Amino acid sequence: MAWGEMHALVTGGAGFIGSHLSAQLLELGADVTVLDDCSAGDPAKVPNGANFIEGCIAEYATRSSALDGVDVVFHLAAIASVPLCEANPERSDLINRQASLDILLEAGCPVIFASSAAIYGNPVSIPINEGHPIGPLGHYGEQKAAVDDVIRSLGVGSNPATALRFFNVFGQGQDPSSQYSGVLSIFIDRAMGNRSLTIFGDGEQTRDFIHVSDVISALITCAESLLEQGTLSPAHGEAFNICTGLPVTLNQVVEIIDDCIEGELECHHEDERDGDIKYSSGDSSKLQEQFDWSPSISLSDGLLDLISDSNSPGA
Ligand code: UD2
Repeated sequence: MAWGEMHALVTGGAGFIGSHLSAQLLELGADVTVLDDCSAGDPAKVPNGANFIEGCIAEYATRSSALDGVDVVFHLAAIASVPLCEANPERSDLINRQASLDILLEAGCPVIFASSAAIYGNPVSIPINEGHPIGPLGHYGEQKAAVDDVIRSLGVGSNPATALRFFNVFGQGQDPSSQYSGVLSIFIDRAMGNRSLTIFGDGEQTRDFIHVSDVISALITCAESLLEQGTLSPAHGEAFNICTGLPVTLNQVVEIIDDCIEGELECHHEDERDGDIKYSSGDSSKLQEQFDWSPSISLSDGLLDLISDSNSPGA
C-alpha cells in the first residue's frame, strides 16, 4: 500500500490507541491529522509530524475541516468511560453515536470504526464470535452497537466502512490513573510502586487482553483493504472481533506479574464491581481467515514490556 500518498485522519489520536496508530501511520509515510478534544486524550501524546486539530467530533465545522482532503478515517474518538456514559447519556449519545454516524456520512472515504466487545454484554456462549447476540448492558455499549449496526447494513453503493470490536486493549502509554485505564496498567503501576493490588471479586473473571500493536496492525490491515477494494473489500459492511482468543483470569495475570518482578506481590480482594462481566473471551478467527492478521504479542511479553517501560528512566 502506498501510504506515502495517503492522508489519514485519526479521531481520538491523542488517546492511548490513537496515538500509537498515528505514530505508526507517520512511520509508514502517511500524512496524519489528529482530531481530539483532549477530554481524555493528552496533546503531548500526539506524535511529532501529525497535524493536530483540538476540537470535538460533534461540531460540524470542526469535522468538516478535519475531513478536508483525507483519504481514510480511523474513527477512535469516543467517551470510552462506562461510568461517564451512564452519568451523562445524552452527551455520550451525541459523541459516541450521533457524531460517529455523521462521520460515516460525511467522510467520503473509507472509515474504520472502533467498536467494542461491550456490545455483546454478558456472553451467552463462549468464545464470543461475531454471530453472538448483541446485548449491551449500558449506554456505552448501546451507542457503540448502534454505529456497528449501521455499518453492517451498508451496501455496495455506500461509503466503504468496517467496525472493529476491540476487547481489552493493553500496552504502553495507558495512563494508570485515568478512569479509562484497564486493569493491566493499574496492576503494573501498583506492583512497580510496591503497592498492593486490588482484585474485585474472586479473581476468576476472565478477559481477552490484546496488545495495542496487534490492534494497530488490524486497523491498518482493514484500512488497506478498504482503500484498495472499496466496497468490494471483505471488510466493508462487516464487523470483526479484535482479540487473541486466549482468555486469562485475573489470578493468572497476578501470577505472571509476580513471576516478572522482584520482591513479593501483595493482593487484597474487594467486592465484585457492579455490572462487571464475569467471563469475556473472544474469537478472532473471522479476521484471521479473511486477512493476513493474527495476534503476535503474548500477554507475558506485553506485560514484560510494560514492566521494563516503567523501570526506564523518566517513567
Ligand atoms: C472493559 C472496558 C470498558 C467497557 C467494558 C465492557 C477497559 C479499560 N474497559 O471493561 O470500557 O468497554 O469492558 O464490558 O478496556 N479489576 C480489578 N482491579 C482493578 C481494576 C480492575 O480487579 O484495580 C477487574 C475489574 O473488576 C474487571 C477486570 O479487572 O473484572 C477488568 O477490568 P477493566 O476495567 O480493565 O476492563 P473491563 O473488561 O471491566
